[in-house]
Parts: sequence; C-alpha cells; structure tokens
Amino acid sequence: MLVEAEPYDYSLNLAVAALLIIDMQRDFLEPGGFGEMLGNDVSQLRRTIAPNKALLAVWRAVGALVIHTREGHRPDLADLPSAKKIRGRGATRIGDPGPMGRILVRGEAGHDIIPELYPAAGEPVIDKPGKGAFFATDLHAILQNQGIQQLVVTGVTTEVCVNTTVREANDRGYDCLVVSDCCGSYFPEFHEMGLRMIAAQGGIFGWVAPSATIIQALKSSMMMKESAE
Ligand code: C5J
Repeated sequence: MLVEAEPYDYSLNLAVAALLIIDMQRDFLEPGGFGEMLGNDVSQLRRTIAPNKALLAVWRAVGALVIHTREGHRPDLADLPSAKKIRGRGATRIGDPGPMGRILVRGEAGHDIIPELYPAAGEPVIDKPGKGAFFATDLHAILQNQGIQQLVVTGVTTEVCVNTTVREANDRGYDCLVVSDCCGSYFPEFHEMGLRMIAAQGGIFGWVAPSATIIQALKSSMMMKESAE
C-alpha cells in the first residue's frame, strides 16, 4: 500500500512491517513523574497519546507485529555506565528514589508503559539500557526471525531515543516510516528538527508521515481485503 509521506510516498508492506513504539513510559509522560520533576512540560509528550492509541488500534486490527520498548536498567545498576549516571549533574539520578519508584529501573512503576498504550499479551517488550533500541537488546534477532524489513516508528523523545533507534535501524538495513504526530519531545523545536533530519536529503534515515494518513491507508487495505473475500 502507498502512504503519502515525506520525502516521497512510502510503499508499506504489512507482511514485513512492524510497529515499533519507543519508550512511552510513565516517568517520561505522566504528570508527577521524573520528566516533570526535572522541569519538563509533559504536555508536549502527552499530545502523542491519542494518535498513538488510534494507530495502535488499527495496527492491531490488521494483525501486524507490534513491539514496545522501555528505557531502563537492572535493579543492581550493573548495566548503567557511570558516564550516563553522572551526566547532567542532576541532584536525582538514575537508580535514585523518584516520584514513581527508582528512576529508570526495571520493575519500578515509573519505568512501565503508560496504561493507554499498554502492551497486549504476546507483543514483545524490549528493555533497552541505551537510547537506541538495538544497542544491547535482542530487537534485531526478533525482527530477523519474523522476516521484518520495515519499521513504523513512534514514541518519545523524537530527537533522542526515536532518532537514535531510526539511525541504528537504517544501518541494519531496515526502512523506517516515522509517524510525526505520534512522536514528541519536551522541546518542540527539537521535535520539528528531529523529523526534518530523518526525511532530509531524499530520506537519509527514512520517511515521515502523520498518523491520519497511515490509518487511512491501513483502513483502505482492510476494506479491500474484506471485499475480496
Ligand atoms: C528517551 C531520553 N526515551 N530522552 N529518553 O528519549 O532520555
């Protein structure tokens, strides 16, 4: 199916495509969480919840693969590089007690995915210690074993974990279609530039399209399939 996108239409093939939802975690998105505690405006990320919900519902209805990621570390912090821990010179750091449990530690409430986009049974959840979803995870193996070649990417934040993952995916041979309104940043200008960097130079890292366009294409393909049956 053809999806109208930047820098040119994208040919989405659901048989080899997965929806990859990056780090829609409570500590990044919820009022009172770690992100807000650091002074960030979580409404910039929360505006992505409704479009992600709508896209996820249609994606699940077509029966294609959904994968979720979460950024975080082992409770003993053995996988946390000290460079990452001390970066930012913050008073509260990864592993310290935060408003929703220990910050970015696996198993804590704040580390989990927001209820609106909670993974369904059978949907893989990738726990990643870095910004990119391929670093130190089994994501590439899972995608290869399922024959996936195309990633429809959403999540937060646009310029950090979404961009890093898209670049990693690009170098591993995947095509990425990034869903503009399903990604968000605490900094609107970084969101804008993060998307522009992906589609620049003829799609140097991939394609960018809004959720409405993708949802429309998915619904049309479902209707065509139904009428052929
Ligand atoms: C993500 C971050 N998920 N900004 N993390 O982008 O630290």
